[in-house]
Amino acid sequence: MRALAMVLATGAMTAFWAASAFAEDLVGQPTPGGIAMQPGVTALKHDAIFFHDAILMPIITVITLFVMGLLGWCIVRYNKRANPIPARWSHNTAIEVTWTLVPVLILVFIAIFSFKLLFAYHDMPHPDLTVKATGYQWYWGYEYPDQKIPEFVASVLPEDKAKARGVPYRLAATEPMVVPVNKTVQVLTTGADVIHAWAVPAFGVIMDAIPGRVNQTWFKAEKIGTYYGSCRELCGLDHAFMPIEVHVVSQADFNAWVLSKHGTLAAATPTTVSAQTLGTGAAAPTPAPATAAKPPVNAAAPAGGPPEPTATNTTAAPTAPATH
Ligand SMILES: [Cu+2]
Repeated sequence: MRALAMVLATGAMTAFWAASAFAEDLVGQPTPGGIAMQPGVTALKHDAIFFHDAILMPIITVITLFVMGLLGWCIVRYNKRANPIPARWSHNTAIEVTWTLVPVLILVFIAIFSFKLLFAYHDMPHPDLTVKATGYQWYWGYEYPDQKIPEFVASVLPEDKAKARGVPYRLAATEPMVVPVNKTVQVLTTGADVIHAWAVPAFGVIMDAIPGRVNQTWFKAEKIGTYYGSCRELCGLDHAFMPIEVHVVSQADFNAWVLSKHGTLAAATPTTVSAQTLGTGAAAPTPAPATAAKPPVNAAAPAGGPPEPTATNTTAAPTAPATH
């Protein structure tokens, strides 16, 4: 009976999951009633969706059905009535070797794809643009060091204003972060007070924003549009009220936006901070002296803006890579 109920529940969940895959998913924001991942607009997110849909889900489904079948078989075939005199043996070497080896092989198979993806996330191409995102209780600050745009604040857009503009409340921000399409954007994250996390599902990106250190992630959006995210680290009372709104625009529109922010278009060498100095590199196990790694982005404190974090001590302790 229990097995039957479990089979039915699994069937219903599978059907629900399959049906939702046919529903039209919104781009850049959650779909009401949606259950699959948000559609991606970066190569990495496409790879992550492939990893989930084509590698993990089939394996999970087969294992679940196999275990349920075994359970059902045991319940039906070996209950007290059907099998009044139970077998007395307690060891079977062949079975024990099998149930040790098979899971190991399954995990190794998953690891091949998983590590490939992890390395792809780590190997940022030379960035065209750097944005520093600072998490505050409870809003985000964005600074464009290459364009000399000082930090500006992005808070949650109040509910009445969001309704009036027809944008999703608690995803829309008072100011968007603006980036050009098809350009590699390096995002440096740090926290001013507590740990936050900068995450945009459509880009497949999530990175902790930790006081006292600078983390790095990157994305290359392939489609013009508005993409929403949110803080992903429980950071206090208004954790749910510090949305992330990213506008991906054409290069011309981006230039116009930079000028509207009184920034400079001079194609300066983008502020690159290597993974080693940031201490985020899996390929950089040797700790660098803390004094050697002062991120240049902390040099320009915004005038009249929110308080600048005292993030000068970027240690080279290993950081967890993008958590998913
Ligand atoms: Cu937060």
